[in-house]
Amino acid sequence: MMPAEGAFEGEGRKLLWRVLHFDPIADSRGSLISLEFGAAVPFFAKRVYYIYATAPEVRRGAHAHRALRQVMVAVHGSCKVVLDDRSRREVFELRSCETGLYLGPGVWREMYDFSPDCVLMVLASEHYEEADYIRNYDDFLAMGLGRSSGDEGAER
Ligand code: T46
Repeated sequence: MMPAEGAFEGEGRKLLWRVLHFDPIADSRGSLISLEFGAAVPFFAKRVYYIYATAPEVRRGAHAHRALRQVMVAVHGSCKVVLDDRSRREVFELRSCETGLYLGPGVWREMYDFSPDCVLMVLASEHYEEADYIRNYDDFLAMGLGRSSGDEGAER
């Protein structure tokens, strides 16, 4: 079980991203994963969406968020996610419904290399709001979110 929101972000350090491992409840019938908000998911989600039927050559994302926090889970199939906090880029492959990727605010993300059967579920802390998006990379670099707002040493 992952730590609750307080423990997750209440240590005076702003979290940029983190891999989450979900514990399946398995028995002879199969497996079940329960995502409790405030526990396995470190916020109370107001929105769930999923991305599917994405062609392998397509890239999605290419933006950051000002305040939104999200957890991405490939509940079926796989895709890759590149995350960028201005100082560093890291690539994750999501290919298990037992693993989530937490993204805090101020992180540039791009999703690519989708398998034809990929269903990427995203839990979001807020309702959809276009004003929360930073869709221009130069604006992202110039805005000083993330590291320059006091995130030095942030966990990933
Ligand atoms: C993110 C990555 C991981 C809505 O109307 N409501 C919604 O909740 C969402 C997510 C999108 N939309 C509209 C906005 C666009 O007209 O759906 C269209 C496609 O959205 P977008 O181009 O932003 O999709 P992605 O895959 O580039 O990005 C999405 C999320 O928007 C974003 O928050 O972090 O997935």
